[in-house]
Amino acid sequence: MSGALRVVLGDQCSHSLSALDGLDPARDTVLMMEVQEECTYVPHHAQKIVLVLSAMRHFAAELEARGVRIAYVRLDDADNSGSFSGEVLRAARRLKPDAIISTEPGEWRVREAMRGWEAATGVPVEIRADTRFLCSLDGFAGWAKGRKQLRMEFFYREMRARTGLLMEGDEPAGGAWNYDAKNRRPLPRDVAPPRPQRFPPDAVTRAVMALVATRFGAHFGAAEDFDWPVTAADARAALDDFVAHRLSQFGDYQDAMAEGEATLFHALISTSLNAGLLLPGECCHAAEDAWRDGQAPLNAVEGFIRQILGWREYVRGLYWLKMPGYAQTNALEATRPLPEFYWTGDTPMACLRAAITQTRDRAYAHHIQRLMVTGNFALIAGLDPVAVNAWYLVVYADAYEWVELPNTHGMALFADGGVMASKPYAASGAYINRMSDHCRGCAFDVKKAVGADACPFNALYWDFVARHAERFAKNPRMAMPLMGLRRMAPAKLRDIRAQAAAFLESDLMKGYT
Ligand code: FAD
Ligand code: DLZ
Repeated sequence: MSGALRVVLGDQCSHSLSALDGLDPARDTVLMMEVQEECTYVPHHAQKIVLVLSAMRHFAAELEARGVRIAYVRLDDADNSGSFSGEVLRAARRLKPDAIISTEPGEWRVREAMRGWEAATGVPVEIRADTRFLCSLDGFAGWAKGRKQLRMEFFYREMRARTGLLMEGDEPAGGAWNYDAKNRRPLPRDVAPPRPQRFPPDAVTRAVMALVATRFGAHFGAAEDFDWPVTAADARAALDDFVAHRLSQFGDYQDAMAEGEATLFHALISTSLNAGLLLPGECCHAAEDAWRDGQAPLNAVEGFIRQILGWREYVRGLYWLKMPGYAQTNALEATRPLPEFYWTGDTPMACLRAAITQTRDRAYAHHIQRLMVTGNFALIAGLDPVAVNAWYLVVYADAYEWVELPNTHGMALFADGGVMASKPYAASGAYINRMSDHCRGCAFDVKKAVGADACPFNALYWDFVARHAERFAKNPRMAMPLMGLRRMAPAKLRDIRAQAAAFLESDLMKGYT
């Protein structure tokens, strides 16, 4: 072979991938590798492994149908070396390419490995930028340069202006950049969220499900109920289903939670976006078109576009700007082990039970469950960020370090000391009660902070504020809770902190062994 070896990773199943730019079907070969190391560097949820391997097999078939030569390594191939680097070396020896062309990966550890391929193979390696994002890494670094604070809101406004999304000339559509104040409604009892479209597994996916059940049966979650999109066509159908049936109320109920309602009005597109089956621009344009056609209100469409054009691009930029040191920080000096119930869902706290069992069953929880239930609990209970970050990377089908780490380490845990969030997202049971119906069926009483049946979130919240009062004394966004703390009678605070200490030492908080 004298052509190029073009490497496509499992979360790069996009026909517009930069590694495929200029591909010559007569000379080049595309290398795709199912490898043990990627399935086990953390023990991913079974549905995530099914998603990635099935998406890879479908994508390889699509490329082949277009006349592209594929070197496809299956997980159970006898000679499979088990790692990306091992397979690139094996392919280079066998095919003798004159170049290896790849797209930069989504995780630091893989980029480090990729940088060693040239020395290992003796073949020149070209690592191209990942052009599937709306902001390049250089563009983000340029925006961040010289800023004291890297606030998402300002990045987002620049992205709106740069892309023209929801813009009327130089002004934001409707006159405001952000309609979040309208987007904080709990779900009324008489509103039933529409059921999202399902994607039952085809023969290819079923074969992968059997493989995953055999090889990774001990991982968290089961492959059985898998119904995520695994092709670009299905991913587009999922996006269209969202735009047609849920987008119009996405804004209103974006922060709501409800017992037995796993998905509410959310889009369920992160698994597809992160695997490359959808592109962020097409999602934003589909939503903007719905607004311009009068099918969805501006608060919903702006809220949705902000998640993708703002948050998603921002966390990716931040990850690459701050790695590798970012994962090492522990600004709040949190050291408590992850309680066992994060893996079993076996807890009398109804909100945590709902979020965790749903996560186990579907490899999905929506943003507020991740941030204000499992994340908030981890924050106020002082759980070790390393253990919490690992949990989030394991349990969600959309989890890749570039997006998982800033959200967990920065947004949920404040372990980066405020690089990402201007204040910790700490809340008592009152927030969960306001935004959900979980407290109604809970063993604990959300109105109480002290006593055998008191909601643990209440004592933990005030204990958190008291523990970090000095650290946050100069943070204007923490002024309200700190004032609440100062106004609390010393005896009451003492009782609350004793309650928190007892809870943290109780059997409910037993760590995973
Ligand atoms: P919707 O609520 O319908 O939002 C639409 C899209 O916006 C999402 O598909 C996603 O692509 C994007 N988006 C929304 N919020 C964010 C955000 N904060 N960061 C990046 N993109 C965002 N998202 C992941 O894709 N992978 C993760 O591993 C991940 N880990 C998270 C961990 C924590 C602790 C928290 C608080 C959030 C995390 N998120 C993660 C962000 C968010 O929760 C998910 O993107 C969202 O729940 C996916 O469901 P959806 O497609 O229904 O999203
Ligand atoms: C997540 C994942 C899994 C489970 N398996 C594979 C695989 O076998 N082959 C592959 O190419 N990619 C896989 N992936 C996705 C990679 O982990 C992902 O490309 C890196 O984490 C970089 O984002």
